[in-house]
Amino acid sequence: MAQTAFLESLPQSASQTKLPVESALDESWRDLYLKAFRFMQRARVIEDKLASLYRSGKITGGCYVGRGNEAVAVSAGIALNKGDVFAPLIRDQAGRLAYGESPADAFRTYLGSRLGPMRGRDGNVHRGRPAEGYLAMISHLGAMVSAATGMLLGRRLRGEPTGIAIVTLGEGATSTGAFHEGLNLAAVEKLPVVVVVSNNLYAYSTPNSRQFACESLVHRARGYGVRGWDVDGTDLNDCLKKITAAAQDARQTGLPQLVVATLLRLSGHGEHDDAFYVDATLKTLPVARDCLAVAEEFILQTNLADWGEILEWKEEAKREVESILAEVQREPVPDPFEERWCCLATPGLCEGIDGV
Ligand SMILES: Cc1ncc(C[n+]2csc(CCOP(=O)(O)OP(=O)(O)O)c2C)c(N)n1
Repeated sequence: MAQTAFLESLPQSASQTKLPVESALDESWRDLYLKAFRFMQRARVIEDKLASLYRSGKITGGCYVGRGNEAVAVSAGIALNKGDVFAPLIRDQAGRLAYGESPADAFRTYLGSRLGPMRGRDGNVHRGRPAEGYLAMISHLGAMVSAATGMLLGRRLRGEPTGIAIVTLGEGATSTGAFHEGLNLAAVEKLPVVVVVSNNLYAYSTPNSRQFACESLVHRARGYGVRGWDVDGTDLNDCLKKITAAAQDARQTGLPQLVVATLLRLSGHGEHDDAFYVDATLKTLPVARDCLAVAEEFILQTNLADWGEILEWKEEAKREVESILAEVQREPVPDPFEERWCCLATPGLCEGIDGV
């Protein structure tokens, strides 16, 4: 599809993404919405801090943020229970928090603290705790679909409850063989894997028009024989509703789901990239809305909270992040004289087998 036709196919009006009034009245929904919003707010604070640490030369690896992707990410994290499998990607800080990761682990991994989940070996974003079902990303595109599918298959073969898995991807990943193989396997083996694709319109600098020729990526669900969900990634209400429903469907039916959320990436691919290639027209469309600002507006419109409360939550998150960062900066880094530096698969370094 030509880029202009694609632009025309995007929602031109923001009005269709407003929260229905009846949902606003449901108390448990209000609680969930505010909980999700606060994770988004906190994730933004953490990532703004990470970006400034990167620019001041304190992060030696790359730095990747999820600006604009928080509504999708938090909905994925919040839909999971302890023991479920989560395979997040570089734009999922909000989902990681909602899944239960401590904010300190983000700073520990980026700053190379020995106390972090990757023991100071990463200096980047490839963190996880696989024994708990929280997978460390391979840099990776489609590969984690197979990893999560394999994890559930392993549980089933051992006679354990599988739980569900959520894998998050960018749309660029959907053009890889690994994505196809993983989703096809999940469908054939009937495994409850929810693949959440954030179509943020660019895979690094490649626009949608150079990535795929189908009208919408969600149409691919049919080809795999899985249920598809089309989501407005700028609207927390739509994300929460549909992503939690997809997770619930996976739990009840044991079948995989494909969610495709549309939004514009509001940053470069990483902090080293100024995103000069993003089409200026796109930035004027509702797809370019900042999901955090949309959620704030909604909260105010529906009196879920007032502006003072929203600001206080943000200040609270800032204070908390400053104090966590100060702690992490005092933590020890790995000692190359004392420790063996070898890959994770080497005996003695595998998670759960300590000694280095
Ligand atoms: C198999 C493979 N090919 C290429 C790369 C290099 N690469 C890293 S991220 C990226 C673009 C990813 O785009 P997308 O999945 O849409 O995610 P986005 O960055 O847009 O959120 C590419 C090409 C890689 N990591 N792995």
